[in-house]
Amino acid sequence: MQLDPEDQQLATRFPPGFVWGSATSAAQIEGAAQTDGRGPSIWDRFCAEPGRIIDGSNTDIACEHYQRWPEDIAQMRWLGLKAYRFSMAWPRVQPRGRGAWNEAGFGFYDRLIDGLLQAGIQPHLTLYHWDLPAALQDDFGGWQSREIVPLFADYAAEVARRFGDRLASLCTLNEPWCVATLGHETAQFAPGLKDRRVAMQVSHHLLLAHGHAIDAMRAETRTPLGIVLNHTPAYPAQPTEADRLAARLDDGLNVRWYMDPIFMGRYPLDVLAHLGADAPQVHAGDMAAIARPLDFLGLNFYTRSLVSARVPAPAPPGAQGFTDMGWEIVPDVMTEHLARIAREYLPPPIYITENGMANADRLQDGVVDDAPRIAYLRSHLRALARAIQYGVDVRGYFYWSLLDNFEWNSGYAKRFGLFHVNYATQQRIAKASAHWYRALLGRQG
Ligand code: IFM
Repeated sequence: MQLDPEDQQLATRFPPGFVWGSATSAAQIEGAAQTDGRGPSIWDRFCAEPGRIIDGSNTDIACEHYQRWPEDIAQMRWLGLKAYRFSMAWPRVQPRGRGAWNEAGFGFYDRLIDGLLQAGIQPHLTLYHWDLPAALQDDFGGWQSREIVPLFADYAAEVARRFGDRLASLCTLNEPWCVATLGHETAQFAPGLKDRRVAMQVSHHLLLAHGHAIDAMRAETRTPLGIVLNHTPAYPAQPTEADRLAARLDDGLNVRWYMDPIFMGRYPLDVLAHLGADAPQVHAGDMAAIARPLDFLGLNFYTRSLVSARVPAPAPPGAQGFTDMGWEIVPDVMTEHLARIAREYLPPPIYITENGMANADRLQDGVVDDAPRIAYLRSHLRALARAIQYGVDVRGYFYWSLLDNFEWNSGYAKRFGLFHVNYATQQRIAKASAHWYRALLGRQG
């Protein structure tokens, strides 16, 4: 594909050494759920409950990446990726979440990491992208209990010991807000609970486990360590004081609840006041344990939320369009938000660890002409280039996702990939957006 002159110019706006990547996660692509000793995860259980997943599907087969990883690395190479972000399935390498390690499971990641390195692609590994070993949920309620903290740190240390020297980065958690809120307050995600007090306690245990895991990994490896947070900046739906306050609280629960403890060692006071009796139990020393120095901050940016004191919020005025998830497309918010994070938190180098769109793709005559995804990519990369120009230290960008895959409670109904996946044959087809991204990456040299 030939880039038009503006896109050619876009390619030149990123600094030398900028890390161009794409991302996936274990549960969403690996399949092989019962293979080589993998233990069950809370998502296996959740999928088995009627009504939880829109299309009634599960992660048993997914994209068969467990078997097809060499082919997938070949596709990454064709794309010209410098980096690949993926996650390790905890139940694959430690089926019960404690006790014996599963060497066959570790063997898979060993081969994958070596395969990436041989292809000249940096491996960026996330330890926890939501697939908790089901045994930990059964034994003590999973993230609800402090018991999980040392177990997660043990798992982190073991992975750092085995793979640290071959990884470009190691990240503790992906999107703890989703784990706590969607998993324990709104019941949209596994384990499917509906209790705000529990959700807030879970968020504290996630943060505490993150901090302990950072210390445990530092003792084992010099590879850069960080965390990945999902930020959905909140804006008042209407220019009223009530909506402004509602947006501030929403920002408090999504952005500041995780950023303040990690970078300032405290929870935001306004959110604590709002939570009242639902605020988490915090032990002496916890906040210091959470606020460990990090080498990078991963941010996942997709959209904003418009918040209204009235329920439901009215439709966003002047929206530029929506993705197939119904998420508003707001690239300028990305620039604004990055500038704010840099100003308010003085974070370590930032990576955009996820950004992308679900599109109602149509495969016709062997081609997926996903023009809306190209437009999304282009507008967000322009927004990112602007943030870098303003001085925000962003070191890399990972498109979500490499492949169409299991989109959690939406099953296989939503497609985010640069590659179309035919779930009946497992054939991968590069979409027009993959050709565009490849042409852009080709300009980087
Ligand atoms: O698919 C998810 C991913 O697992 C986490 N971040 C958001 C993506 C799109 O919903």
